[in-house]
Amino acid sequence: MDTSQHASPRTWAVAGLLATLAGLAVGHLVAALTAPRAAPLSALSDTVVAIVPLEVAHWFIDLVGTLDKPLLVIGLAVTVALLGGGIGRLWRTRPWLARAAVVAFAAVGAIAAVTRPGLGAAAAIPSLLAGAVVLVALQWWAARDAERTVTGRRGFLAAVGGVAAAAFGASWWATRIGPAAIEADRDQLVLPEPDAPAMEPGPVADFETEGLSSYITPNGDFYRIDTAITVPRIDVDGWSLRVHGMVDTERTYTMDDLLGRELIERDITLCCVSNQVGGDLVGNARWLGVSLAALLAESGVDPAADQLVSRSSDGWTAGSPTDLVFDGRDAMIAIGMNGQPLPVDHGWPARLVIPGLYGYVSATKWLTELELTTFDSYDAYWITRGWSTPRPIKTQSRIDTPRSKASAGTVAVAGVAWAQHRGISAVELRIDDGDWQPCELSDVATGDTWRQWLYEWNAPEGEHTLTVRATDGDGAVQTSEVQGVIPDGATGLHSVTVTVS
Ligand SMILES: Nc1nc2c(c(=O)[nH]1)N[C@H]1C(S)=C(S)[C@@H](COP(=O)(O)O)O[C@H]1N2
Ligand SMILES: [Mo]
Repeated sequence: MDTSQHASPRTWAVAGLLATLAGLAVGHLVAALTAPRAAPLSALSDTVVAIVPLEVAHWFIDLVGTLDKPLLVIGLAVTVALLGGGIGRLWRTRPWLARAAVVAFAAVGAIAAVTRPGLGAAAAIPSLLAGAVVLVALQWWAARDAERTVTGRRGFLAAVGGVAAAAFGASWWATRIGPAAIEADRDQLVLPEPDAPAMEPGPVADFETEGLSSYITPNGDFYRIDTAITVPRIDVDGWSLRVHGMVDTERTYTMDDLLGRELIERDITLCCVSNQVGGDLVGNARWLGVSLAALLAESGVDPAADQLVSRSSDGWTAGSPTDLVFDGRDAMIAIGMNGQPLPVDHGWPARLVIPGLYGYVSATKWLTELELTTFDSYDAYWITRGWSTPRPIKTQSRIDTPRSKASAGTVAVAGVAWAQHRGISAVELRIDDGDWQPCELSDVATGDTWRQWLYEWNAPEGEHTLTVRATDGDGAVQTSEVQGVIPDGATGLHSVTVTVS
């Protein structure tokens, strides 16, 4: 049915919203095929992460935990869509002002993308294209509206909605299975056998108790922490690792260079400084890679360079003490994790792993640069945001099972304890207000991994509190003093309340 009426302001808002979704989708698709981090919403979210005041960031992370990034992206998507609706309404009465607003918002997206570390001028394209799609679509809508036909307007809504859906579908396809999928590259990389295989921990590396974390954390279960909204997608053929700064000779290594070196394999436990007592931001993997010390030595490191700054393809940095890299520990550039090429989320194609340091000062993923410098002259990413310069990992122990309920009788109480590089020499369990009881310990090959502990508890009915504490390889007992994660890691003892029936 045709009518001689113009569309209502509400219908204009719907047109603006749909035009904006189509624009975002087209921008997303172009970015997916070129540089995913340049997609308008990704670039905007990255920018918010980079400029948001620390207090606000901490408050938000306390509130929502690791949902922080998805919620940020969704929040921005809703905001941009609502702005699009507003622009649609505005266009009805003041088309030039609406056009100017579209151009301004596209420019904001373009500037956000271009200013992201590791992205160049071409990163402006997805946002500018998104703006162009909105302009063309709303221009077309205005023409349909001028004809005052319902069918013309319906045709518009269907076409623009269709463009949005098709572009989102195409980018999903391209990144999952199509030409932009990194997984294809990864699948093709055949990891060589290690020249120096990992030492086997011994016959009882794993108690294999139900509910207890396994000695090796499978890649799919390994915790993930980073600042990346969109994980950097690195083409391994164009990838290289540059060593520079306070060295005699700058050097650059390709993946083939790394694959051709002596490969070492090591079991190393990684943990996050922001892990709460009893938390799960810790995991143990069998890493394959090259010796960091041997590689750096080739460049001739200035003895005055007390800081090694590692930089990722998205500009994130970590600063590690150079003397720890050279003190004989197994600091490595890892290219394999548990028998697989490094998963994309965990740093494909190469990352740093330095036993005995928290991830934020050592474990750079998507590694592209190693710069020798001093602690006086440079502060890495989290150091400028309130976290401490590198300090030793704090001794921690965790009860994995039981967590809340148990049946009366013999109950296996078990968990893991870690104090990387110093190792764990004892774990004790306290039941209610009883004495500390020694626990059985699993076999470990080095002090660089976590160690499982086990206690057979003859559990009486009722409500009981279990508390665990560990002693590190130097004989120091884990402190019961409670401290938060900022600035250098939480302390305190993990305890759980168990109802035995
Ligand atoms: N490029 C990059 N590397 C990074 C980070 C990051 O934000 N960006 N976060 C670090 C932190 S804080 C930790 S705890 C570890 C976590 O590594 P995982 O995600 O593989 O467990 O990565 C480190 N490497
Ligand atoms: Mo971390």
